Amino acid sequence: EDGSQLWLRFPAKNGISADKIISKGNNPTLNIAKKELMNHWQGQEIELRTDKSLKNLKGGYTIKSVQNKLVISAEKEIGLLYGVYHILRLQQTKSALANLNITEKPSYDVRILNHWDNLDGTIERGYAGHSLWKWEDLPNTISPRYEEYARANASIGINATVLNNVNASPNMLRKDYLEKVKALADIFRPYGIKVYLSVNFSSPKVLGGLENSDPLNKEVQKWWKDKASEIYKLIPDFGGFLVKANSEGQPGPQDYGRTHADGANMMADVLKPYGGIVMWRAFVYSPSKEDRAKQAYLEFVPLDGKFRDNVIIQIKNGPVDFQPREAFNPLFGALKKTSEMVEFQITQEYLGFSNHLVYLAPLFKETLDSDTYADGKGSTIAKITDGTLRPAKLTAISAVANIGEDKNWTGHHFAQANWYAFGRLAWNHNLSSEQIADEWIKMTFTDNEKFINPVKEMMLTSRETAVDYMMPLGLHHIFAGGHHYGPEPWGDYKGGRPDWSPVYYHQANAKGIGFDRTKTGSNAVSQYFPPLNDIYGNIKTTPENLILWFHHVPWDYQMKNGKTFWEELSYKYDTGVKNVREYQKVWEKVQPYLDEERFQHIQSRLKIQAKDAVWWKDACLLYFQTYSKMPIPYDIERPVHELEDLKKIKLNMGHHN
Ligand code: BDP
Repeated sequence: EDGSQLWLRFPAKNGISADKIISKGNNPTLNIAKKELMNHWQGQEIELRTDKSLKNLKGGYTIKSVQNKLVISAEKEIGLLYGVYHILRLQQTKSALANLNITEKPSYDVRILNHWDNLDGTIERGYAGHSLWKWEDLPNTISPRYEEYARANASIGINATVLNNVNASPNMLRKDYLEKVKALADIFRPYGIKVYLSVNFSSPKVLGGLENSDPLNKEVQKWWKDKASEIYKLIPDFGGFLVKANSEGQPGPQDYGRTHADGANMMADVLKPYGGIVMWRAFVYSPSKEDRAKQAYLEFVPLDGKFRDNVIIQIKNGPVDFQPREAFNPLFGALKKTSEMVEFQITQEYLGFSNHLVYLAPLFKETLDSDTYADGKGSTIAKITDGTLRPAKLTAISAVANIGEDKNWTGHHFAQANWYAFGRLAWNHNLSSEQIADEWIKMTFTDNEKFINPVKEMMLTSRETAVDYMMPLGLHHIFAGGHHYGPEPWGDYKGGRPDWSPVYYHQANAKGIGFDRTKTGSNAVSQYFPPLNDIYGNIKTTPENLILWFHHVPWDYQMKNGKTFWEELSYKYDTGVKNVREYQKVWEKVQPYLDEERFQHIQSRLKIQAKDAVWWKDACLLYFQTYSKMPIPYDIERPVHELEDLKKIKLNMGHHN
């Protein structure tokens, strides 16, 4: 049992016979749907029916019990395939199959994974081995995993993928690479998955030999136009471009004194005739006096209304960078005339890589359910981005994938749940974290309650636990530089960029700790719509789980529960550690209900997580104590490390920031 089957553990080769499936036509997608039924569906007769009148379901479907058969209807074949996966899921989770009357419509049009895979096979922030894409072997040799990947995504409704890193090599657009991309696109197509590429803004210069890549240069425009035509000849349903420009050293329109809108529009214009889109990232910041958390907003708000309608601004959930907890990004809702989409990170760059068990649905939901107040109360990020609040031409949601060539795809078996949860929420953001966990456990492990209940509880609390042992109460970015694995709150990269230094983010001193983003500080609070600007601007009304995000808090500040801030911080770290110890116990108790291989794999990773949690707690409490000068409450387990020893730990995990 190596986990390679993911959540797709339907009864094998044991489905209904061909004559029990009523359908018309012979389309590759429909054939997959039929094959899945013949292999795995053990229920009644099925009719698969395309129905043009269901266009408003946008890729969705209906499932209805009609006399003694089930009828799945959808505008297109892909909807039928999604419907088939739906009933297989019901079967697998032992849900009721009688009197079905289901209508499903996806929350977002584009439900897309972002792979940060490089052409040399490495993956930026990848913790599940090398890239799945074997560029050297493509297009001639086709790994069976390409189709398995497509099937897994289709089973949860993901319909798009960006194959390569946002720090994009210009070579991605070389003819030989495009032929490899075509080979993948051809495999993914029947599963309803469109291929997109990250592009390097300097491609015309680097690849095309042009003098520059200025978006207003006619030759540059022509280069992109010709490139688009070349791509669409190979891949007629190519999705479009993802662009990281003028960010962390990547080239962009500002290199030529142009704006992000100039750059995005130039690409949008060449893709438009083919129906392609541009996902332009808002992740921009530069070493300046301005608070990093404010920079994307400052850059993009003045450009609102200047983007073509096939441009969508891709915004990380928080304004800094995929931290265990951030306030939501104030850009959401602030662009009133521009489409916006969320970028989540499934790969656990800041959450213990593939060593820590952290179920991310609660983090995703926390963002989607955040009320921006942009158009009054109830303007949640979900509603801003899914088109319900403002009519949107284009709706999309993305996440950085955690998939690699490891047998189990994601390194940690439980990290599969995060891929699954992203897909399910992209399809329906109203699902609860609990529902998704419940489904995933039943599909991946067992339907035995003795396993499900404790494991589900562990999953549901795991994100908060990680926040507690890493960065409670609004702390952020105090990771070791470069690899972002362990703690380095003392990190002060003199001579380097201050905004990559932990001390820039926690601001600890003899008085207190935290980043003052109120009027007396960076005034980032002013980027939030009322009443949030006031709520976050006042230490008394700021939710305590974000208090250090917005305020510099005195060590002896009295928290709502009566404890001093220092005590509260200490207890949070302690709770984080205790919870991981609890997870170890939970896991050993459920051993009888699963296979030995996965049991041991997860058990050994929980040991690492427990050690790491203690490492985090000791490093942060011992270091911050040098400022607070207060005792660690005596009912807390004493540190087992010396601060000076912890400071010497250097992990060889490489990377720039
Ligand atoms: C940060 C990563 C870096 C990425 C960057 C990005 O540390 O590797 O290139 O985000 O999203 O989280 O562009």
